Amino acid sequence: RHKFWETQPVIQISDLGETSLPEGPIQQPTLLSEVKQEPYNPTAAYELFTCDLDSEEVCSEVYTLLTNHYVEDEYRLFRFNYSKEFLRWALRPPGYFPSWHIGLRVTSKKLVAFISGIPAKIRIRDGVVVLAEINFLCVHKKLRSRRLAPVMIKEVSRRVRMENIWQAAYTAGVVLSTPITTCLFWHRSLNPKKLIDVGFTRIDGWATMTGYINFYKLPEQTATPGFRKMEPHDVAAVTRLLREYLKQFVVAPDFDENDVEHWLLPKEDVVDSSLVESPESHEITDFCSFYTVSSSILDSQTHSVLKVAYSYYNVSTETPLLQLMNDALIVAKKKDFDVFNALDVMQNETFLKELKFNPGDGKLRYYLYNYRLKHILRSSELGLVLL
Ligand code: NHW
Ligand code: EN5
Repeated sequence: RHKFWETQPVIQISDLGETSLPEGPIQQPTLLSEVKQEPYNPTAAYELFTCDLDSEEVCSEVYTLLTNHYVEDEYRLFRFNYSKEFLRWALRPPGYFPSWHIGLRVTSKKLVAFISGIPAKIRIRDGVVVLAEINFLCVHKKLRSRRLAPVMIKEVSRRVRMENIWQAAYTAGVVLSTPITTCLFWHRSLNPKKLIDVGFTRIDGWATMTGYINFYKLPEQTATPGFRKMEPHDVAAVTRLLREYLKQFVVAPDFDENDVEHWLLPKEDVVDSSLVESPESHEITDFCSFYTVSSSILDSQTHSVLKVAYSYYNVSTETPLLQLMNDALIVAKKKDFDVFNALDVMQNETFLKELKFNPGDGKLRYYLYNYRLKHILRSSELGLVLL
């Protein structure tokens, strides 16, 4: 059934329930000299190359490919529109490898496919695994179903192995072999009128538009004393708080201060983080964050972009998570976001319904490459959010 995935070191459907198989790597590393040295060029009509994101021109080409050909929802109303600033942030974390940003050109030099990896340390139960997070796999619409995706995947695998890294993590909306968990997207309407106008929501069951809009009204000001934007001097305290909090999940990032500085310090229109500094002790007790990815609205007369906030990492120790997340919604509303999305990972299920999130029609599956888990996880056992 999966001609490509059957050949790869991933959990196969037939492994499920085979509790005798051990947890951990599926294949052992080979000597680096045994890693294939030549790129997996499909045919002479194509050329694989490294995308230098320092180059404004290359970055724009990647941005344009993704803007026109990346993920859409099942009714093709929306398509992700990751900004250039976001892509640069997402693809150049501490210790990144330029060679893991891979493009495919045709002879006319036009960019027709892309895939990327970044290094990350992920804790799986008691052990930390250095792996590649793979994202932004995209093939031009006119070149679909020609088995170019397996070429891009094999090439990124080869370049990852050249760095002596043998595992990977990735997410997808589609079912491949074999998810470690399946998550649901939930959506909190911030701009109900626009969401209806563009077909993101339907109003049925509501008597009037006014009643509907009132239902989603939020306070003007955040409620928690000591709630403020994260600043550079908070990095150490936030790292401690987050590391402690993430211990409870089976799979979670192993963030150090450099990672927190990169991934969580606020960056205009990319990532936004707030925290609670106790007015008495000045300790940092709680934290919440979201990142920004707009979507293109594919056929609307009135609007062309949907501004979407995605719940990222949240930690509550003193402030109830419900109140903290309500403050996060207020921040997002003030910044003119149309909708706030969250997955049912970590402790999110404890606030989604009460804060008027609704389940969406999309699912997100999480995968590991060359690493077997004995059991499928509940989404609440997952402490990892990929962009
Ligand atoms: S998920 C978003 C992926 N991108 C999109 O959905 C954009 C729109 N779609 C496209 O561009 C986030 C194309 O449809 C793509 C497939 C390129 C998706 N992941 O070329 P063919 C990520 O970026 C399998 C993995 O003919 P196509 C995560 C499919 O099952 N595999 O298809 C990326 C089939 O294999 P099978 C996927 O439609 C993780 C084969 O591709 C897939 O022209 C990558 C068909 O290929 C997906 N999302 O192009 C894996 N979608 O066995 C990383 C389809 O069933 C693994 N397929 O015959 C780790 C590597 C590193 C290891 C290091 C040690
Ligand atoms: C790589 N990092 O399906 C990720 N989005 O629910 C790639 N639905 O937005 C993989 N269909 O349900 C990502 N509104 C896979 C996700 C692909 C995109 C996707 C879904 C997630 C989505 C919306 C719009 C549906 C449009 C028609 C949706 C209804 C919920 C509504 C919200 C407001 C309050 C009432 C209910």
